[in-house]
Amino acid sequence: METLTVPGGSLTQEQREHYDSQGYLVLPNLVSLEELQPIKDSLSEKVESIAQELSERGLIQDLHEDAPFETRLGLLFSELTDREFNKYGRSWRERRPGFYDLMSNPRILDAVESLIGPEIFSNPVYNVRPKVPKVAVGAVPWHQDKSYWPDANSNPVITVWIPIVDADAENGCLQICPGTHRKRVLSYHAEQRTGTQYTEIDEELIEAAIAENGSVQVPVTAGSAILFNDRCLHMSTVNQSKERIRWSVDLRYQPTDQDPMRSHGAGFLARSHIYPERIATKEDWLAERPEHLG
Ligand SMILES: O=C(O)CCC(=O)C(=O)O
Repeated sequence: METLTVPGGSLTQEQREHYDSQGYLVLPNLVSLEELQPIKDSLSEKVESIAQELSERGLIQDLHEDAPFETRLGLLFSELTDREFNKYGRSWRERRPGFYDLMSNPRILDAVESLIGPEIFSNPVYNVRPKVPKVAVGAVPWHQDKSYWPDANSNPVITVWIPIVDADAENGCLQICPGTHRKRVLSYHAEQRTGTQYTEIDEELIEAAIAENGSVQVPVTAGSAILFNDRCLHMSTVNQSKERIRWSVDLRYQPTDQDPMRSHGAGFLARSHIYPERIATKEDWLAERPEHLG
């Protein structure tokens, strides 16, 4: 088996080898519930602002102010259409302080360092996903992340997928087709069934990949992480639970010598042993400064 030679970081040799051979790795309880609290607070503020806007537009009567974070957004959308969900609730990429706290979490960076070394750039493509129960556009079809940046050079971008609540088969945890990270970018098209326009691998190629490699559901508890390579096929289904929103974030990291993908926004230098003084502060990130100038 091919072994990685990058020293440092927090992963064991066995974990690195699993990532290298399967294209993904599960790290149970990587982030504590206390460390998730700042992002939950930011998201609760966001849900409140959506409730206010829906109410001002006359689309809802009940603000569900007493509902917990785990269910409130679903209750707000329960009488609305997929169109509204697509507009307000599908995925968010905003600059809120709690997001930066999580993206800079040392335990996440330690794990990533094991795979790409200590010069770590946080890619501008990150998403918060409230997968609300029973909403068709909450499903994500089989795809490779690299289909979103096919022209970037071939260094791998690592996704770190972290649920903010427990994610399981019922509420639409990730499903992965292991070992597919060694494939080239497979032919894909924009998803048309629900109108999300997500990239989706052509059907016959998905069938062939699953026939060859199988697929695994990857249930994980809140704060656990699934790291995966940007060529590894993955998807998630509609949330079939009664009222549990599947809240998750997908963060991305890459070596600093890779295309910073400016067309997707400003990423930031998250860790550097060579230029520690250039690591972006929260203020840099909130202001979308592409580089720390202080
Ligand atoms: O969160 C999901 O259900 C899908 C995530 C995903 O496709 C990604 O992180 O690339």
